[in-house]
Amino acid sequence: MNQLIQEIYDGIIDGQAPLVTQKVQQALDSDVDPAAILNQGMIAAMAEVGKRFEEGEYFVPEMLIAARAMQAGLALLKPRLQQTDLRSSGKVVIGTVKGDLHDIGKNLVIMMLEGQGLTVHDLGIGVHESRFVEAVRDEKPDVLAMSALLTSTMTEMKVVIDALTNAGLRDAVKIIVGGAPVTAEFAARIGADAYAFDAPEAAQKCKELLSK
Ligand code: B1M
Repeated sequence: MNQLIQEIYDGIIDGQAPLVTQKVQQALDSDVDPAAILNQGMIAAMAEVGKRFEEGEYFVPEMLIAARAMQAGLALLKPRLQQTDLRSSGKVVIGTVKGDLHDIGKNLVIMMLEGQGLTVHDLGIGVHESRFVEAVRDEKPDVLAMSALLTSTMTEMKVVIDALTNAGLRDAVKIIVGGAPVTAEFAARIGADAYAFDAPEAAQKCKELLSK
């Protein structure tokens, strides 16, 4: 692994936001591929943090400071992961479902969507189904995107879809779901229109939904 990517990886695991910021800048200045920084340095580090949490070596505070370090690095990567000269080609409303505070994956999805020229309205984290319904009614997006990172909250996606159906809005919008515990089978079972494994695939699937 490239030395700078290794240092970014270690910095995230240790929750060293200033160090991660410095190393990401150095890597970008040295023409290291931004996708390699993201995938090998950052996402891989968060997977290791999750493993340490599962094994009882890390607790919530360690996860939190690792997340802050990753977010600090992501802010620098953002302009390099996006093309800037694209006109809006569709609108997406996105949020992490009720009871779920994880937003790094969702924020990455937003970066990729914006990078594809889509306009994104971010509802944030812990979004109640009524907020999703309200946003579909008011914002009139082409696509509604939902993220969930907990097995206990992924079921909220079905609650949102049912709430949209009850409000007579289900057919007004395409729905895409994703997040670590979510699968294509689950997406089909709850009546979503699409599932994406990661952020680049989410952008690609949204484009496909827009062309239907
Ligand atoms: Co949490 N957490 N966490 N956590 N956390 C996980 C998810 C966990 C897997 C850790 C573990 O046990 N190994 C576990 C969930 C177990 C489960 O339900 N299966 C867990 C737990 C248990 C918890 C708490 C319950 C812990 C506690 O309090 N005892 C608690 C819950 C709080 C809540 O939400 N109500 C909690 C809290 C937290 C923090 C707040 C400390 C922090 C989040 C900070 C933040 O997001 N701002 C945190 C973190 C950092 C993690 C881990 C370590 C990292 C998550 C992350 O950011 N990954 C995570 C372990 C892991 O993932 N291995 C863990 C990097 C990110 C880029 O990946 O979010 O998966 P991810 O996004 C991916 C894909 O999933 C996908 O694209 C991204 C990649 O391109 N994707 C989509 C995401 N959304 C998408 C939407 C799409 C398409 C693709 O379409 C719309």
